[in-house]
Amino acid sequence: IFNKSWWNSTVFYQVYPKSFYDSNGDGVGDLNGITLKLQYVKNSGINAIWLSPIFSSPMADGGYDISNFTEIAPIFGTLEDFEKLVMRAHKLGLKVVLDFVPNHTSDQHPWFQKALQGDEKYKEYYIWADGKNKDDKTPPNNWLSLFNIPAWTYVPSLKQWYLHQFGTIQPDLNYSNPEVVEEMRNALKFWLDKGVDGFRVDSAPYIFEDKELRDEPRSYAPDSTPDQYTYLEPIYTADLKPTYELFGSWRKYLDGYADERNLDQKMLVMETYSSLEHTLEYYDYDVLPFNFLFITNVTNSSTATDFKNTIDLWINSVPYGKSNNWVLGNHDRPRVASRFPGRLDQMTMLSMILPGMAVTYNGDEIGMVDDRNISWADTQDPLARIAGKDHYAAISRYPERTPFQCTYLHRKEPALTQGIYASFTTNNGTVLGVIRSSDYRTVLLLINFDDYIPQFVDLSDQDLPKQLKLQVSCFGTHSSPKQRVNIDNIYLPEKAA
Ligand code: TEU
Repeated sequence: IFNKSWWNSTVFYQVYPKSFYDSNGDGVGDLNGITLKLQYVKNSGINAIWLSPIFSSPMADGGYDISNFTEIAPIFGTLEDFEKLVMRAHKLGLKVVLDFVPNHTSDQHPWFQKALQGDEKYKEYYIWADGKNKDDKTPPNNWLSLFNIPAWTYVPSLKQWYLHQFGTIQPDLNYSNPEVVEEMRNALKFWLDKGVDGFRVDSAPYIFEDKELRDEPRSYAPDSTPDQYTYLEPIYTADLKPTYELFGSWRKYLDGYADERNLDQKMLVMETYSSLEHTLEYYDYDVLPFNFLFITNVTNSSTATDFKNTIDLWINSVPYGKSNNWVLGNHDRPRVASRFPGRLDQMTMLSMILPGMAVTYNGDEIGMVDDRNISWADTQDPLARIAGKDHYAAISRYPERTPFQCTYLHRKEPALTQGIYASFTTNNGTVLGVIRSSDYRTVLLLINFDDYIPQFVDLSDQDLPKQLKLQVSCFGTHSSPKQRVNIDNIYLPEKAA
């Protein structure tokens, strides 16, 4: 666990570019926005950032559907913007790690488009099979996608089915084809040449599948229904040996790249929600797997003993001398402040005191919570759309992807740059209220100065500007950005212990 790699003593910060910081006011976060915030990142004690995908994409799955692996998505900026970002980060002593999505492409990728036209070379880039009954009704086998739909889609013009372990718009690449292996290696090199410090590898377990395409057996998950991914045991679609070997070869490639140029080591970290046994197998290939136990194995009702057991289990499992890490959250799971209400600081401190890299998702450091009020109409997450209007809310990943709430603090908000000032105290002088108000918007800050007693504030008698919408900003860590609170009953927790 005491490993010399730079990442072993790193606070690693995931940036979700779309909702991080919008520098040009088009409603979408961008690379220049990230660059502008690097000083904030640095000041927060972070020493490496990982960017969720920034590549050309129809954005049907938040950019995890890539249509060109070596091009920056225009909504995020240009290659030049990216180069500036890397330069600025390095100047500040921050490492920059990219999200690499090798398992699949977008269906809009030119490779897949050519495959659909019957181009033999590019058809071999993907995985095709005849239906069981050679018709358009029965897929080649019973495999399910992680988005809870069949893993095969029929293409009438080719009279064959293609494999997708995620959405239908994310056809799986065929790694038995050496040309695919080479294309992806070239993509790695392209970004290494741009100066990146490593890669977070998306959906690591699913790269290779059983060549015989055997049916998966029923899983032991008793509650799952036949359309759910968890209904089957993924023994032919995940964690196969050639997958580990491929990543082992990437590890060697990165080492060689860095050695030849006398650079710092390059990071390679795997996204895998596999069993502990399969997760640990990555270490056999000198590859670092994310440790998701704080996401998967403990909840808000876990006891101190549960925590101790979970931590000990991991620490005792990591092979001696290998690097280690603790992930608190990411863009796919409810936020840490929502999973552990009132325990955000404890969880953060825990991840920081344990040996190895601490991994934080943007917004968690300021206590952002999930926004559970996103309408069906506003929800484009494919996982949620597949679940349908009645069930989307519980499964949607949009609640944890809302705009980063620190923009108010930046002097771009007219209410803060030009707004008039007013203030008051209430609740027997325990609560201070500060108002800044422009023509368009009012910002209200409430601070409870009582160390021990939470306060319920009633503002209905206060002389407040009419358009006051109580939007809780950076400091109001207990509400989501667009959430309205009742003006006659605002809850302010006591000062945290
Ligand atoms: O997620 C891979 C993965 O294992 C998902 O099934 C994850 O568990 C799921 O989102 C449920 O929360 C990665 C990305 O992190 C995710 O955003 C993408 O949608 C997915 O790959 C496909 O690229």
